Amino acid sequence: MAKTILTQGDITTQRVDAIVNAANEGLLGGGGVDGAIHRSAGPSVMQECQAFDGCETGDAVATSAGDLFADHIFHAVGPVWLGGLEGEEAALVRCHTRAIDLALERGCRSIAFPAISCGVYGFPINRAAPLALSVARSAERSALDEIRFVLFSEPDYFAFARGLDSL
Ligand code: AR6
Repeated sequence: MAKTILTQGDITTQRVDAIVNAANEGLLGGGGVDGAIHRSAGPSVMQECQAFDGCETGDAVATSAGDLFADHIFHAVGPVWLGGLEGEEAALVRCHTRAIDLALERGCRSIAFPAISCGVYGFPINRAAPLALSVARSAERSALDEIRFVLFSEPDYFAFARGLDSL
């Protein structure tokens, strides 16, 4: 049975089989966690990303993980927050579900997620956390051993901790 774990820190240093990136539809890098992951993983991952014709919001694609400890990076595209009436919640759930599916297809036992959409894309973290955690909860009976959420700041960590309590 998989455990859902919360930790505060930098996702690029996590020792897991798969790291999830908060990417954009172009898959060509950016700031935030996307920039950090590409800087740490090295240019081969960007080359793999360029071979895709982008990725739709709510979906995810897999590459190798370059210089990271992980074996895979799943580049998940979360929604831009537009006020909540444009299907943002469903898209956030879909991109998390897609990353879990990619992990299971590849035989991963552990996966680490950042707070997708909760930075530049403006998704309120108190609304995002229970959605992300509910996807993890539904995957707890899968072959995964650990689903880890890596929160960069202390307030983000506590938002996820409250979300976990309320599940
Ligand atoms: N480890 C873990 N979390 C991090 C790290 C890190 N090293 N760095 C930042 N975060 P964001 P989004 C947190 O903006 O909202 C990019 O330019 C950060 O504090 O990275 O999905 C892409 O290319 C926040 O809580 O992603 C897209 O264009 C969370 O990661 C766009 O931003 C997500 O913030 C995607 O926006």
